[in-house]
Amino acid sequence: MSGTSIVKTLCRMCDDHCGIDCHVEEGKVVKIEGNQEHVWNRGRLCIKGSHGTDMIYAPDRIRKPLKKTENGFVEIPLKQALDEIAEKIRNIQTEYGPQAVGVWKGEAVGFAQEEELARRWIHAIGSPNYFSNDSACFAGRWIGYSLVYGRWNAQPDFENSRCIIIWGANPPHAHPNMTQQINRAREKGASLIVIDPRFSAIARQADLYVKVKPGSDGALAWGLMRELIERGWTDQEFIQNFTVGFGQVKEYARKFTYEYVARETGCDAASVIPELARKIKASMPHTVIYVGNGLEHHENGINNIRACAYLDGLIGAVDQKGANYSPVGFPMKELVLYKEKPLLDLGPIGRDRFPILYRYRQECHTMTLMDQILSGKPYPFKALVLTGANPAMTNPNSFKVRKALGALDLLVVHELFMSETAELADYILPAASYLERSEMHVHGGTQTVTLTRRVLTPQPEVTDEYTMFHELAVRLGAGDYFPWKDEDELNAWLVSDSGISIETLKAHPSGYHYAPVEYEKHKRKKAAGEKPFNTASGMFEFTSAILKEHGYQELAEYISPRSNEVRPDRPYTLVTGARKVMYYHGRNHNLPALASALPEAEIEMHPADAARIGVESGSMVKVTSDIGSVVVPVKVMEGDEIGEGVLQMTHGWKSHNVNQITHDNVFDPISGFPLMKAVQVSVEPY
Ligand SMILES: Nc1nc2c(c(=O)[nH]1)N[C@H]1C(S)=C(S)[C@@H](COP(=O)(O)OP(=O)(O)OC[C@H]3O[C@@H](n4cnc5c(=O)[nH]c(N)nc54)[C@H](O)[C@@H]3O)O[C@H]1N2
Ligand SMILES: Nc1nc2c(c(=O)[nH]1)N[C@H]1C(S)=C(S)[C@@H](COP(=O)(O)OP(=O)(O)OC[C@H]3O[C@@H](n4cnc5c(=O)[nH]c(N)nc54)[C@H](O)[C@@H]3O)O[C@H]1N2
Ligand code: SF4
Ligand SMILES: [Mo]
Repeated sequence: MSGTSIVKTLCRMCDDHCGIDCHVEEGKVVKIEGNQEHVWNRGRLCIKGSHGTDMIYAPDRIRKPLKKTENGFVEIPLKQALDEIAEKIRNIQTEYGPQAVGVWKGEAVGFAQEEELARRWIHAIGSPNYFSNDSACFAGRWIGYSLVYGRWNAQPDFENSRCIIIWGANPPHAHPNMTQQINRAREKGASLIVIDPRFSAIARQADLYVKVKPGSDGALAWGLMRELIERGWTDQEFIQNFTVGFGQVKEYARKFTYEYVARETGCDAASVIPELARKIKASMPHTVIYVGNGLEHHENGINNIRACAYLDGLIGAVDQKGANYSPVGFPMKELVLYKEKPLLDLGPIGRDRFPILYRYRQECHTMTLMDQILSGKPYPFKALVLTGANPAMTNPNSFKVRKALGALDLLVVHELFMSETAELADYILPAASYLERSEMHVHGGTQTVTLTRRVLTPQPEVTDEYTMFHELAVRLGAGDYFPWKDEDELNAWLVSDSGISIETLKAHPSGYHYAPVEYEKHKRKKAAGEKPFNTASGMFEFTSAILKEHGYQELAEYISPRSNEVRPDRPYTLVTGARKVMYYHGRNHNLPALASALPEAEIEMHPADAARIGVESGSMVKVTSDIGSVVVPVKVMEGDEIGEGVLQMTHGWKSHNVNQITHDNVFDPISGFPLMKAVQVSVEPY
């Protein structure tokens, strides 16, 4: 087409960052296609990616700053909005102290520097209260794996693996590129094992599918450890040279007999465990055990995740080809101010309660925040600036979230749309979309760094992440911390110590490989007298010195989930949040091309359960937990696609918000993660 130019950048309709070709005509993106040269997605896009323009040009997109008045929202100029917001923040900080203000970044803004900008801004204006979606997202796995071997990798080396275990994850919907990698490994002969309470899309392709009761995964992991240890199918060299606490693992694993594991998980452990062990043995150490979000939202989630991480150590599948490889980082300059302004004496919210969350992630606890807003204890919290997040939809106990956010003196929401959270705001600042910003992106899975392109010029009243924080910081007397004129200057600064210039990055729009792959770094480090792993002892820790120091069990002990004890008044176990490829949490429901594929919410139910309560597909049911109720249409599954007594519902539906019934009062004690995936509920026809 004449007059069409193609601009290469990254998709950010999800956090997978596929390479895209934006076809631009007269200043408008007319089409988005996959970038064939991109090493990650190799030209493929999912349905969200190719419909990026639907979001950018959506008719309901917010393009002017809005201020809430007695007559609803009214448009005001950006300068006025920023002036008023800054004045209110200043007054609140003067009256209640600097810590009465916080910032919250959500899933939509997950490039490294966006998160760091939010962290920098809040510390620059004197408060330690940084919140994010991550404390109900991957932080659980981050903490679990960091406790055991110093880091977590979201993109293990699937492609070179000979045995892939997908444990509580749903790649065809959640991570299409991961699915491609798994398929390529399968073509080369890798076996696939899926462990999930649902017979999911990936489970259908598996050589071995293991159905488990929600929250019981630790029992299966320990049962597998017992089997591997008893059969001697372990990597003795790794265990002896690189681990601490193996003796305790060996001793504790004895408890996990087939009978015990079968009772806890509901699977046929006597046949499943030996088969799993044989498959692992046949591929050792080129085994990827990939743990997904399915293990995180549980009361004993971290220890279940740690038990999975232990398996890596037992079989030596640590920083290996075809296993959980640890990517080399890119030396970007740090934006956060934790070293120069830690502000710990100001009491980051939730740090006392969940010190490990704060220690590993430097995040405050979002659920504690809601209680603190409402109680004013231990100190008043009055103002929140929130960007790229929709907690009124995505955090547990949405009723309380709405009440708490509504009770703030000031809520500022940086958004593209009138989300459930934006509706509660005092000010809405229109945000630049991913095609209207330019940012650094580091992709660990491919060890590439990319400078994303500002394909479109944002409209005058629309701010990118840097501009919003910069403008507010300047008005609050913290402009020295935001000296860069714009995000282009910031990007140049970020790479200024890396040895790679912005020009080089511009010349590599499909990603610049910054480092070669290096396996088994722990061996090199040990030989050089360095700590092999980034843990307290420097070793792979079966027993955690840090947990012990904080008063927790040092071993990842298994605790039976409360849902394994049937409560007559709440006889069902509800799993939430299994992803659907067209939606992204609460996003895309307003985009007809995406929403038309699944226009109605649904709760998945076993046919025997549906028959028992007398409902069929399409019938409405009322689902009630100790937190609240939600009404939703039923989807009766085929046969055993879901366990009897188990239900599944995806979050993100405005009219059927499952987070009305998830727990903001039951937590994993180590990470503070909420119980959202084994919620005890009752169900009745409605
Ligand atoms: N299309 C789309 N893609 C997304 C997202 C989205 O909203 N939409 N969200 C993105 C984000 S932020 C994240 S964190 C990732 C998450 O991506 P994944 O980690 O793949 O998470 P889910 O899709 O929720 O899949 C979790 C799986 O675990 C199962 N499960 C639930 N409870 C348990 C349990 O106790 N044990 C076991 N073994 N399995 C269990 C569920 O049935 C489900 O199949 O997806 C990302 N990708
Ligand atoms: N029940 C249940 N609840 C869950 C989960 C679950 O499994 N079950 N999963 C949890 C997980 S893993 C996560 S990550 C959280 C996610 O929770 P959130 O962080 O709240 O993520 P989103 O709902 O995607 O909200 C992102 C918001 O940012 C807006 N937005 C989109 N693009 C941009 C942009 O470029 N800039 C800005 N400033 N805004 C933008 C969108 O319109 C949207 O309203 O949800 C959690 N909630
Ligand atoms: S998986 Fe889909 S939404 Fe995510 S980056 Fe790739 S194309 Fe975009
Ligand atoms: Mo997430």
